[in-house]
Amino acid sequence: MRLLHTADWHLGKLLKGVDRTPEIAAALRDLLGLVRSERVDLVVVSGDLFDRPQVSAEAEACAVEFFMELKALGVPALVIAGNHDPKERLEALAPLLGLAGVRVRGRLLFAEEGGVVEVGGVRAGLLPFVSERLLVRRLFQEDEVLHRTYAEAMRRVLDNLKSPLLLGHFAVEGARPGGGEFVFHLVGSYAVPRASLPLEVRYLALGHVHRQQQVSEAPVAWYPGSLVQLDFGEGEGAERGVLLVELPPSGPPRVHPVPGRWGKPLRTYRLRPEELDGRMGELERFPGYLRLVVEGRLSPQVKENLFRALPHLLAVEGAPLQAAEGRREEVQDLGFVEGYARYLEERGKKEEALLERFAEVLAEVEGEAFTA
Ligand SMILES: [Mn+2]
Repeated sequence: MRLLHTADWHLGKLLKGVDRTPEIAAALRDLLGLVRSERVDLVVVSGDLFDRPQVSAEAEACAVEFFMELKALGVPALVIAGNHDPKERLEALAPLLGLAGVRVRGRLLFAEEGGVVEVGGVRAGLLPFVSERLLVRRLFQEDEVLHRTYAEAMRRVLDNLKSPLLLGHFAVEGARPGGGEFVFHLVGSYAVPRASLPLEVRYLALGHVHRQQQVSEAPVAWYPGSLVQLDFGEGEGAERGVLLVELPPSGPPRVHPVPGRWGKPLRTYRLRPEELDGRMGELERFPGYLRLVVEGRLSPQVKENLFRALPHLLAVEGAPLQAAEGRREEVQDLGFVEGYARYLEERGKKEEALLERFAEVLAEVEGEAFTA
């Protein structure tokens, strides 16, 4: 059996007011091409189809169109809700999507309630996103709640739903987040330890973390990543895309990452005010969306001019950077004249005449202070 594993579409995503839906829709059209050319038997969508509980009609139409096209290709799909999805709404649409061969699971059902389905001769467990609060309350008796953790609850749920194929929307401990700028690891109460992943699962199709990566070898578990770079905080070069998974009748699955370079790149430029002019050409040529972080304070006029000159500029922020903090202390040691000179320099309007006049006035004031 050949699977196409995808997750974290985030249809309806607004980035500083810019609707990313058309970029995501273009990616979904490419996925349909892959389904055709790679003779995919089953599509699995591991949550976060939508970005918010209420998205635009256009965003909903994109999802509907995708599943209708799959239906036309004769390819079934499995879908679970992520933390961003409107889970009740997905649950309400489930019977209708079922007519198109899509099994949708918005809220958690245990195996005995129908949490495991069969599709194309393969049994698949469906584990949509469940909040810590709900999960712990649902699984344990009141008096136990205080002693039980999310990880323990998830271990039980995973054990209950274990099947050759399992879809889940949660963080696995040790996964690298989508953000490219800071390298840290997801640990703590909301992450599931690898040791809790059932070995009976042949392929664990995850969603939630936006960077494509394998997080476990036994069972084989992967995040496909998001289709497009959704936020400035996510690294421009971070791996993302979809996964083609061959699930032979026996033996380990073979996973083929399909890197996605869909959508526009997002880049943050950190500049000092005096660098702006010299870098304008580069900023104009950047083909994606821009965020500017400028050290110090920018006048509304300068901001307005930047937005006018750069139509794909989405945000300008002032930066109280670490470096600036350090300099402030330095300035205190400089004395008034040198400090004022430094200030004028940073503002790009250092004038010797002004500085001389400043020194004179200061001397006058200090002289008066001493004689008084
Ligand atoms: Mn997501």
